[in-house]
Amino acid sequence: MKEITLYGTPLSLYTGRARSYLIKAGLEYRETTPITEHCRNIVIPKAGGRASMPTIETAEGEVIRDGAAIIDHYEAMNGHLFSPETPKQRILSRLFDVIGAEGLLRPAMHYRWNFEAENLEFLRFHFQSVMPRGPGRAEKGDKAADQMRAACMAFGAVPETFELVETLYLELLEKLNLHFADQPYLFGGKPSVGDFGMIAPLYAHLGRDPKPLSLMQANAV
Ligand SMILES: N[C@@H](CCC(=O)N[C@@H](CS)C(=O)NCC(=O)O)C(=O)O
Repeated sequence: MKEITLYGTPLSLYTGRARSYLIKAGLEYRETTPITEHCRNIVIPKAGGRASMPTIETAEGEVIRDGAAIIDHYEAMNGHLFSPETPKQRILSRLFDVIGAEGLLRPAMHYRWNFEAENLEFLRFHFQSVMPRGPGRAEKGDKAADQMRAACMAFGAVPETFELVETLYLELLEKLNLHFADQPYLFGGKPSVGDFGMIAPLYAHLGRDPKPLSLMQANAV
């Protein structure tokens, strides 16, 4: 199969879900930030004018936006290789996908945005990298970062919930650490759609941003 272009960034939670799928499915791809002329003039219009990460362009020029749609597209092509065989595991796999892609947004956003001393410099660099090159790049990156900081509060990571968010996340980390000491994936030796959902926050935010990375290193070895 010819190469796929994945438009995304390591910073982006939802890009992590699509990227891990492409890797585990053995699909050849290259990843680039969505700031090229080709992306602006060809890819985004084909995505209905909506620019979000991840978006892919196949070698044939087909454009698919949204991580779940990208995975569904290749799952349908490859005979649902990453959907477990038993009904119980299939339901749990979908549940873990939702937990990863939606439920873990609170700890992901909390540990990214509420620890400025540890994270700010790192985040500023990465937010700038997804802005178009040229004058004002740093300011545009800072503005986008400010919008995401505000979104963190909208997701419910506010001072009154900090303790609960942290307690629940550390409990989850402990459980996952025990499980992954024994099995490489959620359901044994093969990844599932649920694993791709879970890796999204556990990679992009919780496994890369300096504060939560140090927490993971201290609590999950
Ligand atoms: N449901 C979408 C969500 C994508 C999404 O929200 N991506 C973020 C980056 S992690 C983004 O591109 N935000 C900017 C925007 O939507 O304009 C998916 O799973 O792909």
